This record gives sequence, structure tokens and C-alpha cells, in this order.
Amino acid sequence: MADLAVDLTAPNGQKYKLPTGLFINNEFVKGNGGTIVSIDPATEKEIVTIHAASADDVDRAVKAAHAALKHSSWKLLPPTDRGRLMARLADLVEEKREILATIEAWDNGKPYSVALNDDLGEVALTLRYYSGWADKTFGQTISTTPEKFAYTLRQPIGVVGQIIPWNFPLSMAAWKLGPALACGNTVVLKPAEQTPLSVLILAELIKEAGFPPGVVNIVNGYGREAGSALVEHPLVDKVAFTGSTATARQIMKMASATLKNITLETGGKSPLLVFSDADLEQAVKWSHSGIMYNQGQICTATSRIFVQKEIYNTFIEKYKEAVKSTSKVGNQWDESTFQGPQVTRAQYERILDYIEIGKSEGATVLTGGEPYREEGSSTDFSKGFFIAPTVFTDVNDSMRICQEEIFGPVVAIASFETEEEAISRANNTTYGLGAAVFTTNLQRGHRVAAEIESGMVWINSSQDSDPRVPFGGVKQSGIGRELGEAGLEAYSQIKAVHVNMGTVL
Ligand code: TXE
Repeated sequence: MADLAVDLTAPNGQKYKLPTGLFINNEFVKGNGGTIVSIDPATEKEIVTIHAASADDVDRAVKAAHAALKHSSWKLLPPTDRGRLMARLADLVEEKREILATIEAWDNGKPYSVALNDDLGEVALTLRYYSGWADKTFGQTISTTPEKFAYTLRQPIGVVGQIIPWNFPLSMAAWKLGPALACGNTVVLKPAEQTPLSVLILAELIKEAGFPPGVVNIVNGYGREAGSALVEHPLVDKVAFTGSTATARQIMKMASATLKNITLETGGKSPLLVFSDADLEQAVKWSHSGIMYNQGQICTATSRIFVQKEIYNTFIEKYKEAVKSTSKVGNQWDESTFQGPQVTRAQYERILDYIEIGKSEGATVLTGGEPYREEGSSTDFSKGFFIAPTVFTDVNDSMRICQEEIFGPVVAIASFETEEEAISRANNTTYGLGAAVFTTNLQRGHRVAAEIESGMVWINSSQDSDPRVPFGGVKQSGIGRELGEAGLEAYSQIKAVHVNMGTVL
């Protein structure tokens, strides 16, 4: 494959030129790690074939990032100007949001309107938020003795390797790039091989915004080759990863060889508790979108719902109605689509396997439970990775569908009697990413929020996320925090400088 750019016309009529190479030193270059074929998950047709990075290509990218770290055009750039570049990038993302959303929807399968309004909105907001932090991260002065004092400098960690998943490709890139650049690091980012396309346009915008060569390098490639090479590279000082818990474990092992700083955001099996005093309409609405949004491919998806016994039957009835009225399945371009195809055949099959596991474990399928098919729709369902939104009832907590992350439009609903029982069952998981509680009792809301073992809790909502608010997990859902002021700590290190003003020993 020789071409480094191709002309594409998306199903919604948008035309654009897509770079297909690796972005190193602000140039697109060929990759030597084979190719990646990008597939439209609604039609299973090829969109385009792009370059993949070999370990040697990753080495080139890391060396470019290392050189940029030392180069005065980045190292000596006043922090305010660093922030200005980031704000410019946010502006460019907004200008190009229709193209970016088109590519995101085509490559990932999410509805175009969701990509445009939610994903692209979040990308610009996150970059702009962190642009404001660039000149507001300071050290401290610490008095020690009358003749001595110390001060701290907040310095970048260095070259950062960032590995992102396919469920929110551009948002994940912004979550990772924002704090890293605000703190003055340089970056090699590896997108997921399932969704490699939209970040290629982001790369063009990074250059257009004026970032010096080597500050951001983007290498598409496979996890086992390009991903491992990035994690193992001795010049990479930090690795930030979002993906599966299994891969996170491998990354921790690889990173231990050179004792790299790491942050990990992994899987979840987040609980959502509905108490009998809850606003039922609200609880149904949020608990539906909390798992069904983004085709259920959300790390914080509230995939286990616990409903207090007194209202369980009414809740189930209303939930079924909500799925019927809201979860409209279709292709990315139909404006009425709520749920598009799953991202890949592998994910589609994995979810269908879990549905079969749930049935064989004895759970009841309230609705769904199979691939989605519909006659006479504007979407052709003879192809594509469409799954009927699936609700399991009559579950018990030890079932695999209640313990393992399914990462699809599949939810398990159980009942509980007391607050104590609800908390203990919510915490009965190796994960600890998100949790939600629905109640109109103020004390109970805060009491449960404090007791749940998770990095984030929503009271009377689900999936709220904001660049100003820290995001991350406890237990096997991750290490460290992204977003907010906490996100800066993951990308800067403190140097202590001791000063002696006196002359005696
Ligand atoms: O994840 P992987 P997969 C969960 C979800 C999903 C499951 C499998 O349950 O069904 O993981 O998804 C890179 N060294 N989540 O297989 O493998 C890979 O190239 C370095 C939850 O897609 O973890 C990609 O860029 N990197 C999640 C990234 O890791 C490696 C989002 C994620 O891929 C690597 C995605 C290696 N050895 C999946 N192997 C969330 N937390 O949001 C792979 N990669």
C-alpha cells in the first residue's frame, strides 16, 4: 500500500481526504507493521486500508517525542502559549466537527448525531478546559528553618505513551492529550486498531494548530506489536491506558521492567440502586441510558440494576416499555437511531455468547436476547453487528452475566430488600468504576455514595461525565485519575529544591 492519503465519500455524503500513514514529527509516513482494514460495522464493507506501525516505527515515534521534549520550541514555550495552542486545537476541532463525527460514526458504528453532539462536544470541551490549566500548575514554597526553605517545581513526566480503546476514540484521545500537553509532556498515542480513522484527521489539526514537530505522534497499530513496543520502550516515562482489565495486567507487567509511571482505566460492572422512594420515571430513564447508550460500550455502564422489592414489578414493566420506545436500533445515519451496530464482529459475537451464557445460567430474558432484525426498515439488517437490547431478570449475583463485563446492550435486573443488602451486593464485584443511586432521601443518597466501592457515584443520574470532574476506578477498575485537576497530577511530577540562605553547618 503506497498511498498516504485517500479520497473518501461517507454514506451521509461528506467528502474528505483521509491521511492513512503514521503521524511522526508532524508528517504522515509509511508504517512497516502491515495494514489495518477499517470496516463499517453496519454494512461489514471495507471503508479503507491504512498503515500499521511496527516496533521500529514506534521506536521512531518515541525518539521524535524524546527529541521534542528537549527542544526549546516546546521546552521553553511559555505555558500560556502552550495553552493557546491547545485552545486553537479545540477551535479547529469545532470547525471540523462534521467531518470528524462522520468518520467516528462510520468507523465505530455510533449514531452520527451522538458522535456530532456528544463526542465532538466533549473533545472540544476537554481540550479547552485543559488549555486553561497550562499556565496554572505551580509548585509550593515551604519554610523549613529560619535559614533554609524549600520550593517545589511541577515538571512534566517526559515522554508519555498513551493507548486508547475504540468505544469513544476521539474523546479518549482528548482525555489523554489534554492533561499531558497542559503539563508540557510529549506524546506517542496509539489508537485502537478497531477505530483508527478519526484520530488521523485530529493529527492534521494538531499540525495546523501549530504544535512543534514531535510533540504529538500518533501511531496506528496492533496492540500486541505497536502497543507492547510502546509500553516496553525505555525512553517512554509514563504509560496511560484505557481498555480491558486483562490487557492492563499485561501492561503493568511490561511497565515494571523500567518502573514506568502508569495510569490505567479498565473495565467495570457498575451497579445502579433504585430505592422505593425514588422518582420512578427518572430512575427508569437513567437506568435505561446508563447501559444502552453507545451500544452498551461504556466502561462505566450501569449494567447491574438492583430495585427495592416494593417497586420491582412496576419498575420492570416500565423498563420494558422504555426499551421498546427508546432503544431504536438502526444504522448510524438514520436520525431516529438510538442504538447502532456493535463495533466489530468479535465484540458482537462476544456479547451474543454472554447472552447465551445468561440463558443457560437460568436467567429470564425479559426482552431481546438475540441479534436484531427488522423487516421494512431503512436499515438493511441482513448485514451488520446489530443486537436486540437485552434485559435479564431472575438473576443471582454469582451468575457470570452479573460478574463479568459484557460491554454491550445487555442489563441484569435484580431485587433487594434493605439498604444494607443493596450496598453489600453492589460491592460484590472485583470492579469499582461507577455506581448510581436513586432515592429522594437526601441522607440515604449521600450515605450510599460514601459506602459504595467505586471511583464515581451518580445520585439520581447515570453516566454524567465532565472534564472538570475526576474520573477513574478502584479495585480492578484502574489506577489513578483522569480529568479535572486530579488529571494533572497523573502527568506532572514534583521536584523539591532545598535552599540554604545561611552559612553555618
Ligand atoms: O480491549 P484491549 P479489546 C473491555 C470490554 C471489551 C474488552 C475487550 O469488556 O469487551 O475489554 O476489548 C491495546 N500491549 N474494554 O480487546 O485489548 C489495543 O490495541 C499494549 C473496556 O478491544 O484492552 C487497544 O488500543 N497495548 C474499555 C487497547 O489496548 C495493547 C474499552 C484496548 O484494547 C495490548 C475497551 C498489549 N499487549 C475494551 N493489547 C474501557 N475501559 O472503556 C491490546 N492493546
